[in-house]
Amino acid sequence: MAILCLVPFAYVSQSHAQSSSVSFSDVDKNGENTDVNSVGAGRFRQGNVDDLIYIDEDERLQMRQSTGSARSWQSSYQISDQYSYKKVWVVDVNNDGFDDLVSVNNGNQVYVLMASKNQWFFNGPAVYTFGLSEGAKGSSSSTVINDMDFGDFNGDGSVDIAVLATVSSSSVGGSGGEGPANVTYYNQGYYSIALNNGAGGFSAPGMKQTGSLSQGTNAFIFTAFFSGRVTAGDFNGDSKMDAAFCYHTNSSFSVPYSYIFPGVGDGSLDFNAAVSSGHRGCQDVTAVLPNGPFENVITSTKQATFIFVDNSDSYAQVYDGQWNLKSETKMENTPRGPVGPFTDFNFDGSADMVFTNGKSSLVMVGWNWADTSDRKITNKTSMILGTDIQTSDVGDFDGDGKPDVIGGYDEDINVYYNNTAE
Ligand SMILES: [Ca+2]
Ligand SMILES: [Ca+2]
Ligand SMILES: [Ca+2]
Ligand SMILES: [Ca+2]
Repeated sequence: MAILCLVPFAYVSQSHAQSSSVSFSDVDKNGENTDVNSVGAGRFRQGNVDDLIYIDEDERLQMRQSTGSARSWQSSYQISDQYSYKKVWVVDVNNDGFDDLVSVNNGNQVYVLMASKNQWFFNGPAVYTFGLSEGAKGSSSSTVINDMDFGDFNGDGSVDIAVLATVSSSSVGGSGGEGPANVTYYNQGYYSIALNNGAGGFSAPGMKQTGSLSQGTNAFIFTAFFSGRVTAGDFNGDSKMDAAFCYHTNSSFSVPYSYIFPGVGDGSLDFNAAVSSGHRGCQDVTAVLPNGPFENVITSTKQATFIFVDNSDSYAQVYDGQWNLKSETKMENTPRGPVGPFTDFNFDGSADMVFTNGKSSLVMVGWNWADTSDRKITNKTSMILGTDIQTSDVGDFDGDGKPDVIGGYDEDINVYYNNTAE
């Protein structure tokens, strides 16, 4: 009997012994009366409080300002309806200490809206159109930018943009006068590195092939869903920013591998030195600095860990200076969805990550990045973040110096305030 009584006490003391816990307040839902398609968080005005940006179902850019320590929000404010905005990223492109907005349409255009420092207003948008510098297979091609990430690819101290697009095309042939013609459909990955002129203006070089191709004949066996992800990071520790690309597709064949293209240091990538991750298909890729700095956009050239998110697991890869794989750690049972930004939610000096997948989203805390044995994520906090395009972001919305989490879910922006004791 005495032993049975001790069991619950042993369990409680064990859970208290964990030093890597994190605590968030209950979700603060902001009903928007519109589907929330993409979210971002940033510092757009003087003070110590971040605000929310989101894209509504009519593809307009909207803002919600935080009241700070009161943990509430002003009404939605429309920033721009000038273009059809599909997704938004928040990054300070002109190094003035205020975050700016970068967005895309459903084609090959990128928009940059600079924070004016007047708390409600943004300048622009400046429009950048990305053509192809290398011809695509087939004809009747259309270009859709799938993803972007940010990093200083030419080492001049200003953040540049890695743009990843899918070019879809087709060719007709093989009929020989008998029966219907065969149509072969192609999806090809294309990328561009848009260099910053130092003032937040960008070049828009013609896009080059990533080498990833998915193809099939006739629509009934080949539906053309194909989308890519890109991340910037210095994965081999040579102080030159690299870029990694991956693709997901609903085609059961010719699913491309994900690759890292080493950065040359002048704003170009070395296509011929591509390093395969060894994994096909993906949900997302990202770069993490396990010991910080914990910045939304990696501006430092510290060596990054490469994270590859698969359907049910993720992998953390570390490379040496010659691109040999030093370690690959399987992070088992991660959500099937993109991985959000990393930060240190519990102030233990170690990076924590946000996985975004509807009601299965989680914040991963307490991961020991030095332990390279495969294992499950055990210390996790379930959240409701993300639908459709599935984005989440991190910011300090109440100004207490602790990173909070937001995600768009249906018609709500869900806000989780970080109550972790420092
Ligand atoms: Ca700025
Ligand atoms: Ca640069
Ligand atoms: Ca590098
Ligand atoms: Ca941490």
